[in-house]
Amino acid sequence: MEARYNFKEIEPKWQRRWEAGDLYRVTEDPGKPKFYCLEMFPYPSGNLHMGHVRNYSIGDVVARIKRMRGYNVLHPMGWDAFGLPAENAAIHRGIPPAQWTWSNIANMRRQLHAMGISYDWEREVATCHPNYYRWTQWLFLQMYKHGLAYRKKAAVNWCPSCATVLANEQVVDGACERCHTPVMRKDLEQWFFRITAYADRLLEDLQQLPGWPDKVKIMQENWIGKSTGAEVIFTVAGSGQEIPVYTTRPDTLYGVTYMVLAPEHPLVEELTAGTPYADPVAEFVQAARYLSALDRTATDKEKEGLFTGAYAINPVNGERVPIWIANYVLMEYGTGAVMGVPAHDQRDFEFARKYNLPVKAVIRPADGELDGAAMTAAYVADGVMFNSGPFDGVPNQAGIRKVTAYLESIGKGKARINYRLRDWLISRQRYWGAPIPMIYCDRCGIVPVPEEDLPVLLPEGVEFRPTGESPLTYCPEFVQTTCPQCSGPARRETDTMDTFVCSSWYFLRYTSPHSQEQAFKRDKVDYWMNVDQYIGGVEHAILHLMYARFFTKALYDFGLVGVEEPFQNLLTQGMVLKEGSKMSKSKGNIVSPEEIIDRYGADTARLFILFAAPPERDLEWSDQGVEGCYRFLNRVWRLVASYAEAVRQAGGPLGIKDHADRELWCLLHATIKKVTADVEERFNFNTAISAIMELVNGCYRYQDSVPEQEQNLALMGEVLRKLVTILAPFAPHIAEELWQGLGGRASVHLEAWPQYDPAALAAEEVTLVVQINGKVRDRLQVPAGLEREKIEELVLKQDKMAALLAGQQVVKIIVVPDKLVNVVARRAS
Ligand code: ANZ
Ligand code: ZN
Ligand code: ZN
Repeated sequence: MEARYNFKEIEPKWQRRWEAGDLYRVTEDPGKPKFYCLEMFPYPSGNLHMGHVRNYSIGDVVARIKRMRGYNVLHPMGWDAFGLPAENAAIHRGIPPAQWTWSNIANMRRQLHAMGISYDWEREVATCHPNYYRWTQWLFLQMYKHGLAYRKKAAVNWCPSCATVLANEQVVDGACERCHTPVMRKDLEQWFFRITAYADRLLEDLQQLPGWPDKVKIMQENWIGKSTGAEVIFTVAGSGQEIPVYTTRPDTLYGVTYMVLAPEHPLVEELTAGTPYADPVAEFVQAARYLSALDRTATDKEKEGLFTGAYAINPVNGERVPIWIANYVLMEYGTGAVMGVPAHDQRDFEFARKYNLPVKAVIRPADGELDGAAMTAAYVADGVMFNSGPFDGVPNQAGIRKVTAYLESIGKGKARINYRLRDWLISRQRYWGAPIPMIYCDRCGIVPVPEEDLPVLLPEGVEFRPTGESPLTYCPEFVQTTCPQCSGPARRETDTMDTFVCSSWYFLRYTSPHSQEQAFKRDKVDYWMNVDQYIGGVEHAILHLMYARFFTKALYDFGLVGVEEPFQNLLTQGMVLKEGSKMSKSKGNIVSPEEIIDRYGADTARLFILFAAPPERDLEWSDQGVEGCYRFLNRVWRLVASYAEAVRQAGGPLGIKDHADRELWCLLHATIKKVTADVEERFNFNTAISAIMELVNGCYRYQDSVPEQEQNLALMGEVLRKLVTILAPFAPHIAEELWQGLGGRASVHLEAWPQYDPAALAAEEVTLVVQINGKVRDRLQVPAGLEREKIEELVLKQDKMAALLAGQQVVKIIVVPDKLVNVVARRAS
């Protein structure tokens, strides 16, 4: 073995050999338990960043350990390759999106290879490849066939400068996340997936996911936003036209002092037509279009409104209340109309005070009074109904049911469940996405592209004009087609799909990535699904995970897959920080993975990433930390190199003969035990690595303290082989090289994960200090790691202790395992 750790040579060497030997290729093997380890696939932006390195290092350790533990491990990688940046590159720099994307993929694939991640590259997929998006289109058609894809006119967040539709999350403080232009609302005909049909199942089934972080489940729950209440029908004074409102508080119905419509409510124009209110109201409505839904409902946002001149009739008491419009009421939620109860809703309260609307209290504390005029904030707690006609004296929770039942009996309302979740808008007026496979025919209407005609290919050489329309619109070869039904002239849909559609099923495609006949093969999906461990950033906690869950449930209902949830366990990794803030281009605090790998090697980079913090926590970048990991690997190298030759010769039984031998032997097994528990039960890779470091220290202690001729080479050989084996998932290249140096023939990555020997652990003893009421009374030799109950039992059994405790009552026993026992006792009464 070379004396020097030469990562520059060994890393590429092993990457080539693993690849050539198909070390990480898998096929279905019914004889082995399977494990599907998946990291969120990256967008091919061009270069790996530290977030990727972290994500993939964590995933690789999990995959490698599972393999060593006898699982048949599927560990694939691919590219979430459609999306805006490619199109922007085309607009700004004239590079065709396909070319830009494929060259980025090539570069990132090379970088991933250089990290030595154990992917089955045979299964690589790219969502922008026709072999992939053909099936994305096919899945769209299945959604359409089952009534889950539909078209409607919808108000969207529109950035006039980017000329594109933005998701709510892409709107920050009312402005476009990318260019900071104020976002406006605009109506467009668009395609939707009916995810709301799955709202209840998406919510309920969260309970089937104990392996997901609670915070993610809570975010999903809030996003679905199930709310129970009632629909109450108000009528317009004069015309008698009905305006249903949605409320969670029918118990406050007697406290309504005004009504509010969303500015986009279809009645607004009608109510004001021909009145002096028409113009100012129209102006207000126009302005509201510039506010995103998020901003309009933010609690700290100033509430703005305007009287429409019309009045509504309260169905329970016939009272006339003014109808307003206000920015804080959204058309997309409930019915787009709200009954204003300023006494018991804080937003209504602020609105009423601002515009001098009356405040009428109808719920009072059980033992107190409440006067609407004197209130300084809404009273939102539970209480007793008053000022409420026949319901006076009813506790308000019961009142919710009673008022709802009463409304039902008079035909003025009904119980209703409402969800915050909206249908998924999947249309994008963009080129670089999967074309929506639909055709418009003047005679037949909307006609789906026949399945056998898929894929609808993206044309090349399109023109990019900043108009806000899909560039496909200007591509007559694409647009002009014939109707599959009547063979007459027809037009293709020019919208492409949201890239979240592509990423909602890629985990299924990995199970049969080359199939030309199907999106995925049922038997392969049945073998591999669910994903046993999914790993990725918490930024995908809501949308991607929700959409992937929705797809899986829909496909289950179509009879295409046998599981209802895609991801059994989820690990959300923390961020990589530098000087306390997230590494990002805009902050200029990026550390390039490529440079680190170049300078220290991939093993050091991986080891540092895993050592610096537990996976769920944020990780603070540290140059010294990297340096320290590099030094550690050098230390391992020198240790193994110094023994390699000698231990290759030494075989036979371990022949443990003295204290030093036993100590090393015990340390090895204690390390195996700890590392196994840390990685398997808790993903505590950082403490696992530090245990491995301790083992290396132990080996050096042995080397330094035992004279050379007396060193037990059979034992040292055993220790070093095991050391290298448990190091392998973390630092795979150096481990492989050292393994060969120690005489290993096959790859270390094919080794079984070592088992610890309980006999070795039992042999390790510790001295326990025994106290009574804090005074040291005894010392006991006990096996290390003895459980609390055993220690208590043992201590009380000692003759000496029994004598000292005679006539006393043991109140409690405090145990610090492996160190101390304190018996708290007092005179028996
Ligand atoms: C009267 C009332 C009285 C309300 C009261 C609350 C407290 P969640 O729980 O989120 O479902 N609301 C209904 N539709 C709305 C819309 N389109 N835009 C803005 N607000 C809307 O909230 C339901 C409550 O939010 C409803 O109950 C309604 O105000 C308001 F003491 O009705 B409530
Ligand atoms: Zn913009
Ligand atoms: Zn036709």
